[in-house]
Amino acid sequence: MKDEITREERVDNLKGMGCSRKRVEDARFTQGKGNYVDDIKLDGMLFGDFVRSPYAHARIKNIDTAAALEVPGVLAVLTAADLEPLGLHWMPTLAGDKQMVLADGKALFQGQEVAFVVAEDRYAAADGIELVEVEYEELPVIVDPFEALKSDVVLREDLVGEDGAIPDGAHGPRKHPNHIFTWEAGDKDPTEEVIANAEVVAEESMYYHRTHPCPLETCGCVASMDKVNGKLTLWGTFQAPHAIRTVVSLISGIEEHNIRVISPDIGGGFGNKVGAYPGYVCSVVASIVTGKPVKWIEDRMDNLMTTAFARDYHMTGKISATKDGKITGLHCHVTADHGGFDACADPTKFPAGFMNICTGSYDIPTAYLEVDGVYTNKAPGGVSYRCSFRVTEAVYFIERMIEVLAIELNMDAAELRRINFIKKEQFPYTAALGWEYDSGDYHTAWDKALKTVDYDGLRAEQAQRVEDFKAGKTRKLMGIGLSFFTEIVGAGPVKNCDILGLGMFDSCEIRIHPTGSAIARLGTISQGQGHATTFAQILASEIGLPADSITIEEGDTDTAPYGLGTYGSRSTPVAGAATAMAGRKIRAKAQMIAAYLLEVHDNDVEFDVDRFVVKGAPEKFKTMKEIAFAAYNQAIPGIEPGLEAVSYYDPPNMTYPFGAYVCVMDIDVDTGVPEIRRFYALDDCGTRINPMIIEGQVHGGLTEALAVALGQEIAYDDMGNVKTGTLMDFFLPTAWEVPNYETDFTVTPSPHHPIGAKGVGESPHVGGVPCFSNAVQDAFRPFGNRHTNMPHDHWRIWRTANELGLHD
Ligand code: MCN
Ligand code: CUM
Repeated sequence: MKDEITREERVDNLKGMGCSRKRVEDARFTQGKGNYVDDIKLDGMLFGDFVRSPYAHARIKNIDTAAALEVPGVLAVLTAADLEPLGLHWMPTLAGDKQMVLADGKALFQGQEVAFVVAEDRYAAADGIELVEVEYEELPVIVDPFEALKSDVVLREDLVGEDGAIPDGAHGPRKHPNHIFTWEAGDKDPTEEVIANAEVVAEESMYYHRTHPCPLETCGCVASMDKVNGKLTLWGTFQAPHAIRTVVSLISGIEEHNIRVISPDIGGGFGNKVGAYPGYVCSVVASIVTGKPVKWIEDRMDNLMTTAFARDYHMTGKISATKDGKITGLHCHVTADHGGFDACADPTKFPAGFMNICTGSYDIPTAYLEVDGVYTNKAPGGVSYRCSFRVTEAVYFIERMIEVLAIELNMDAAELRRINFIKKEQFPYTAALGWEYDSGDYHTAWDKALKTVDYDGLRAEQAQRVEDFKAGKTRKLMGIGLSFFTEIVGAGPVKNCDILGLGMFDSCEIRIHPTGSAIARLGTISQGQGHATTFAQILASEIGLPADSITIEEGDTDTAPYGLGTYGSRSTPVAGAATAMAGRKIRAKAQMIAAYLLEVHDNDVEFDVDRFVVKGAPEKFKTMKEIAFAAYNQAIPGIEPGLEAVSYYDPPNMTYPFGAYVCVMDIDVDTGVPEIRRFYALDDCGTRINPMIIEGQVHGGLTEALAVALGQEIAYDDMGNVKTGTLMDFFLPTAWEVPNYETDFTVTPSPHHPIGAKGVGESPHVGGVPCFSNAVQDAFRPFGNRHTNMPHDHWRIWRTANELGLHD
């Protein structure tokens, strides 16, 4: 047989790995045809909404629902007392704590769910909420974790034993009634000794403020209990639909096969949609009670004030070095504010997430980390927002410590990084705090970044600017922000990563249709990352069918294989690997079919792009399309009909993406307004599946980094009132604030991943925040600045200038 097209054209036709294939999901999104949870409308569907506590800490003396029940359209009002007989007034959190579904005797943060009003529509529910009378007795409020550890005020009375004893928590002994856990990594005494005897030591305390991912679509669900068949269907904004199914089964007693969880299109997750919220439980109960479907959808304030926040880490560090800048030790202590319940979405064994990657990209021989988790009167959560399980905090910490050490050494911060980077030949590299970095080439990336931005030229320009400023010729300072990050994504090896006891493997199941197209289902769920596009590309390259002929389906637990979902940038490292492995199983069977059809031995055919060819006789071949057909219509001795495969993948290690970022910023000292002149981002996520999607991920992550570094925060007053609960006060950047990002890359494949890919979804945020922050701080370095806390909003930048005497 003769080919009409070249091999290169055959490769192009597949739109496989490395192709900037356009996103297939955008056809529906750009035409308003997405199907989000709030688009689901069922016959007789009711609406539920919450009465929420206006107080951050209050005893609940009484709840009177009579007037609310009089409102036309209001059908029921649930309180903790109604849930208690079902054992559903509290629910387990992902962090081994428990959380009130509805306030049980007291409220612990402003906005906490107190009662659930179920009505015929959203308006009636809102009217009902107004008329639920709750009698509160205000209690002293604690919003500062340091104060919490000294206070006599006990926040979690449920966690105090008789005679005031403090029982152990899920992560060991607790030091105080408001203390949750102490978590340690590394070697304490050796680290302290190295630092005590070091030639140079830099110390700094920093606060990575509380913020919130604020996805455009808030959280919500629709619960529908079919009492005839005993089947519960739950649609919702779930980043981990299978885990939600298991949790719902465990807490409700409904058998798992009778529960179907569906994540429809999700309008951004960013970790906000990993955990389980009271709204889910109340909707399920309300549907069981009323026999009708019940919808619950948050409004913006509900979302910002009560669902999974991010960060709130108070970090104190000591870093030691020789006089010429070789780092010898690192010590880090964190006081972590977890709010009223410990609901961090971390793997069980890591109550502070992967904070112990805080030695960063540097070869630091000795290190010690200690994290204290603390209860306060704030909303629960803590692990969300492109954080890779606290890697955001870890990288911010080390990238600030490096800058502070550079000041102490009077050394260039780029050079300090270079002389301390882990060297290419040291990989796989075991860090002092335990992780085994799989691969990296930091020097190459750093040199490329600095060369591209003309780092030396920038420093010369900055020096001139300082002179000009001092001479009164300009009121603008120039900052050069540097950051180099190492990410850790792809949780995770089942041996050390689980959530609620569920091992963090992931899965892919492929079914090839007779005509040579296919459907693949995965245990993950896209929230905007473009999985329908990219996973089809992995398969196209693995099985030789065009990506355009492969449907990717996620998020329906009745059809998808069990998986742990999408967060921690784990989809590519784990489900992507499962996809490649399932593809290889398809290929192995296809090889036998091809050999039979070509009348040669199995080993005499080899895979080539979209076909199997007879070795040494390329004109003799069977295309994958032909093989697919044969799988269904030919009786092949010894081979079952059909062409399907499933793979559950337990990764041997995490993957360690990295990157080098540079930000050039001009700062007006009189207005405090920063202007980002240039932002360069080099990312290395190993083998790249879709360069355009990677670029989109980088743009998104950087924009969220800009937000966090330059203004966005969830701020509380002393009474525990959320001061930034609306988009009037909570900074969401628009095209106006966002600079033109320059993206770049190097490729250092993961040695253990079947296609060498590492994750990328969170990298730009992890590396971006310190880069923006370092740019602000670097602008003030020549005037004596050492460290100022984020968010660097205009007022705080102005204040820094003022404190440094630049307005005198
Ligand atoms: N990709 C690629 N080549 C690689 C690595 C990734 O082409 N070497 C592609 C992937 O195929 C996928 C995308 O990049 O289409 C992101 O992949 P990955 O890094 O594996 O991350 P996940 O798919 O697991 O997404 C989770 C990650 C997280 S944890 C947050 S938080 C975040 C992020 O994704 N939330 C997002 N990016 C987001 N982007 C959008 N639009 N919406 C969110 O909610
Ligand atoms: Cu930490 S945010 Mo993402 O893992 O969904």
